[in-house]
Amino acid sequence: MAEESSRSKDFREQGFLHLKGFVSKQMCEKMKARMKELVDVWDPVAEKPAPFTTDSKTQVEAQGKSDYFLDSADRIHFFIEKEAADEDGKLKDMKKKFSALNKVGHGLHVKDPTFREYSHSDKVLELVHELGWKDPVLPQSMYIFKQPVTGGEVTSHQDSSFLYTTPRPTCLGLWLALDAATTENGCLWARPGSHRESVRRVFVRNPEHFETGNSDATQLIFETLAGKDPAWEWEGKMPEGCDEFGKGLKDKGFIPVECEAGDLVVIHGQVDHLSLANTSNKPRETFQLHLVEGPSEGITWSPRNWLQYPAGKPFPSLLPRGKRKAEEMEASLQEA
Ligand SMILES: O=C(O)CCC(=O)C(=O)O
Repeated sequence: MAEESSRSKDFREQGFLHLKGFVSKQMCEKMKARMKELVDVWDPVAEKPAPFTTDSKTQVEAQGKSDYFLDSADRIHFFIEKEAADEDGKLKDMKKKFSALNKVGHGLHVKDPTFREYSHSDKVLELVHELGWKDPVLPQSMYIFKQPVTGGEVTSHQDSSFLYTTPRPTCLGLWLALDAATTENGCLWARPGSHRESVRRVFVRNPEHFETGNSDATQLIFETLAGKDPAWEWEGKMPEGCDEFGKGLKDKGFIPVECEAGDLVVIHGQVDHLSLANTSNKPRETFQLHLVEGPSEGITWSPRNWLQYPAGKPFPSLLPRGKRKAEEMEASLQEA
């Protein structure tokens, strides 16, 4: 049997990995420039954005009432900071559309050639194979802005709560820094070893809305899976006593993961992680992939997950056949 690589061993022990210089600075600039083009052509009047937040109470309110959120699964949709939205969720200041953005998602890896190129690169597949995923498929990608001064916090969570599979959770996050990310501008904080804890809750489609037909009920709800875990104290929140500089986080076992542009943070789906608001004047843009193990490994995507592609459309596979498919799609886009 082949000897385990040191990065695979670190990942198995800590639940996350910091890989320096995973992509070149030029690739980071290419992705940033491409995002700028996408934002330039986005018309927030014709295509009204939705506010995005990760605070547990407002998350159900904000995302749970929005078709724009559910429909973003395999498309390119624009989400703004809640402070940038008026009472109807519309962008308050049309001239500030870029700086209002919280994120763009969740199908950049499906619809856009630049983001597809990175998502289907050999180095992504090699890494994922090395960490033990055999038939990786890619349900979700997103571009997070964490804007200078206004970029909000992301509360502590496990990614498997949002992208759940059975009979075991298999979510893996690939968080790529496109700018330097430090404690000053809202880098990630992760809690090493927390991947050994159970998935505490799932963010799912609400049967009352979708099955009983009560259109007043929110579309999405959180359901509890694991009850007594002490980490519930900060699930969907910032840990008690944590200030805007991260004071208190280390006492709860979180450590900051400071990155250069081009570094990758690999995040096990059960690892607790969060990021603070960006109170600095420096940008902190990232491109993130979330993959899961595919059906040939006996894994089922939960039909209750918030994210569902249109009926019959599979998640892109990272295996070479998936790459071929991506190239075919690229060619047909160019012909169109
Ligand atoms: O980019 C961030 O600040 C946090 C993103 C995150 O936690 C995630 O993608 O799961």
